[in-house]
Amino acid sequence: MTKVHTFCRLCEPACALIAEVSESGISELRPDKEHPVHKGFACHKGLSFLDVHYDPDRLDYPLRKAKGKNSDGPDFVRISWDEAFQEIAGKLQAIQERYGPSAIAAYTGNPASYTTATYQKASSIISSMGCRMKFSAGTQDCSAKFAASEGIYGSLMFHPIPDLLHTDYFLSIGSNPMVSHMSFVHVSDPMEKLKDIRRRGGTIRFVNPRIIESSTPETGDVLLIRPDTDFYFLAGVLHEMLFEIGFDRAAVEARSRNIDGLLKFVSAYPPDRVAPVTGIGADTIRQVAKEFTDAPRASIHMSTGVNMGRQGALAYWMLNMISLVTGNLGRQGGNVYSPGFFPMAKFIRKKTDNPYFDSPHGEIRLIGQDLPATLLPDMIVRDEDPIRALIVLAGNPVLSLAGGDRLREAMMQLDLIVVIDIFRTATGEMADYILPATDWLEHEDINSLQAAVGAALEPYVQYTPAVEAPKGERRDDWWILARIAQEMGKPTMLDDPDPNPLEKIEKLLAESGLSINQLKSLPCQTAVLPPINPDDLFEIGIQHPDGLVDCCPVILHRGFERAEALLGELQSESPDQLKLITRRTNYMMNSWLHNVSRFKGSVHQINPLWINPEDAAKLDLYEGDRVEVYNENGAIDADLVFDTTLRRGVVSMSHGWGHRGAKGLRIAQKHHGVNVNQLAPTGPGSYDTLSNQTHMTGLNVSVRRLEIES
Ligand SMILES: Nc1nc2c(c(=O)[nH]1)N[C@H]1C(S)=C(S)[C@@H](COP(=O)(O)OP(=O)(O)OC[C@H]3O[C@@H](n4cnc5c(=O)[nH]c(N)nc54)[C@H](O)[C@@H]3O)O[C@H]1N2
Ligand SMILES: Nc1nc2c(c(=O)[nH]1)N[C@H]1C(S)=C(S)[C@@H](COP(=O)(O)OP(=O)(O)OC[C@H]3O[C@@H](n4cnc5c(=O)[nH]c(N)nc54)[C@H](O)[C@@H]3O)O[C@H]1N2
Ligand code: SF4
Ligand SMILES: [Mo]
Repeated sequence: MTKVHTFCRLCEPACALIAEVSESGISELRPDKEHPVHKGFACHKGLSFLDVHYDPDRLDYPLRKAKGKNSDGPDFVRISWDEAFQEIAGKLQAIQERYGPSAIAAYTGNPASYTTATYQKASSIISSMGCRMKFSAGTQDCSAKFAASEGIYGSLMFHPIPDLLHTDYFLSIGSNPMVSHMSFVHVSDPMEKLKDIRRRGGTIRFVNPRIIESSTPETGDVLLIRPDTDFYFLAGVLHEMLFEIGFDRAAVEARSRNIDGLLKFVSAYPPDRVAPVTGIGADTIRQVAKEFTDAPRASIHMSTGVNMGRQGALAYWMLNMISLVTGNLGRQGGNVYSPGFFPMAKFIRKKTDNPYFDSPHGEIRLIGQDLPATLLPDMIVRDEDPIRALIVLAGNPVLSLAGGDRLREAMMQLDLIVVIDIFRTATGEMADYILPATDWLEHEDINSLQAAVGAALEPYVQYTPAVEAPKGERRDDWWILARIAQEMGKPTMLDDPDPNPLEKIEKLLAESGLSINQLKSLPCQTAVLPPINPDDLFEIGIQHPDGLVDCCPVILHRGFERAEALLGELQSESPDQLKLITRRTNYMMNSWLHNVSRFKGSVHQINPLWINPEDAAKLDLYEGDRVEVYNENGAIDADLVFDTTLRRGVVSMSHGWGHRGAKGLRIAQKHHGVNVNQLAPTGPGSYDTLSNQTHMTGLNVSVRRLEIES
């Protein structure tokens, strides 16, 4: 039996694990107590990953859709890799020749960010195939933050993180650390860090439409906000700071420009004006502003609960300004920048104040390289330059993107769908080719996402070897893509007789005086980096040429009118309007992990509609009722479950369900549930044009009982 130090790549902490390996395979994954940062923390999802790794439903061979499919849907036949590459390359070339440069699209999902070689190489290989229509999980997740940071700091990869290790006050908005383990702050065992804040005598306030699991007597209370109103809440807090409490203007101006623009904008949002739409009293908004200002060191964080609303970019702007004007930006215990082994912000600088261009769907922009994913169906069905081929890498757009049936129907019009995945998913079912990828126990890696995006609270770099050789004919994502490109006659890394997909990371490591060989010789193959230096934020982080924070970025101005329009819309809504919010659980990872039978315990066999019993009573609904949840975008059925943690007027459902047609996932199909994204909007007007962010939380819905025929 040998012991391999490795790490989990399911979510952002990248918890250190020990794999016990014998000749018959990996017998166990357990927390790595020797790891200098994680010290034995890992959650049950990472520890259960062998259920995914050894799942008999895993893809082991390339598959091609069988010809002459019957009405039960497509079925697949095994083919060789060479056949797959030749056929796919030939079809891509033919599509490109016939339909032109916009005909090939790619969608890259969330797990692609967790594999260094894929993260570093996939996009350029896909571009080399002549694909310029790129979509990713980013526009469902965090593009609001990218857009705001690009304007405020000059780089979309610059995100001041809350210094949870030293803070006295933590305002946590739209995040449930106990379940998600946090996003855009990479922290081991986040709940312990939060409890430590309280143990030090500090205060934590969560802002959420639900009393979340993270809120306990050992952490802090929840301010129950009305969904999709966080921007107004934050603007109200900032208004109080700027105009009532007061701030050190000289100190702020030494670090920033355009403060007058900020003052003018925020002057429209006094607490008394915003309080009614947020559902948080004006006095409470003022109190939060005072607590934050008075705390010796205060920090702030928002996450997907805000990003996925309609104004995530403006909200993130307000959040960063709160940190700046209270003197907490770049201060220990405030919000800090963590460059890790390499300050990625430097390399992803803002290029222009006007990135917008005309399209058949109105003016659009790219975030990084990404188009708005809610336009994918429109871009397929349009007459002019339609998308005809889609390459899906490590993603499950059919379930994870907005649109549900509308997206599925558009995708059925495509001439070619190629899915690179570890499972035959709901998206895979629609594919012409499904290509089997390795999982994270089957390739060497570096925790580059954690170390390089500037969000590691306790920075370190870890190397892991492949714990086990790839099973069957599984191949690494980068290699699969490179082989397709090669077959299309493009130059690729494979032209090198000994290609090294970690080459770029090696170069970046060298800038910190590190190398993979050196990491291999260290305990847990881990180099602990120097702790965060708060001065780095202003000294190396900000990427505007003048080194100053932009307090009122031009790029955000086009959101101003909409902020007023949406305020009016929210003000005029009926108080009985139900709002549907997002809900992650400990037993899912977006749409995957649904084939793990041990995660299908009693309450996790279905994805119910959770409702506050008082709202249910008003609608004459009872627990266990079969209901229809509907809005202008679609309708789904669900079982009703009571939940007193929800704010009145708020209902919630988990995404990532809807595996009814996923024949390749036997357990997931048995507990298929429904796809909540059927209710999320698509098409022009459906997303935040500042950021391309999809609107996925705070959706207006109605609920009615489905009469069961007796
Ligand atoms: N309504 C609603 N929708 C949401 C969200 C929400 O909160 N509410 N959350 C959104 C968020 S934050 C995100 S990030 C997106 C996620 O959107 P996606 O990334 O499209 O969805 P995932 O379910 O993460 O799909 C990941 C796929 O990658 C496969 N996979 C896993 N590891 C590998 C690998 O190493 N290689 C390859 N090739 N495949 C692999 C899995 O089997 C799975 O099919 O969903 C979003 N959708
Ligand atoms: N177990 C588990 N862990 C995960 C994932 C998973 O699917 N399962 N997904 C991973 C991924 S891809 C990501 S991006 C991260 C996300 O990590 P987080 O962003 O921390 O996501 P959540 O824990 O879902 O927290 C979102 C919170 O927002 C709240 N919310 C919903 N609408 C609103 C609103 O309008 N305003 C406010 N203030 N709050 C709102 C919800 O109640 C929820 O508590 O989690 C990662 N970790
Ligand atoms: S918290 Fe995330 S990274 Fe850590 S073990 Fe769990 S799933 Fe893996
Ligand atoms: Mo995400």
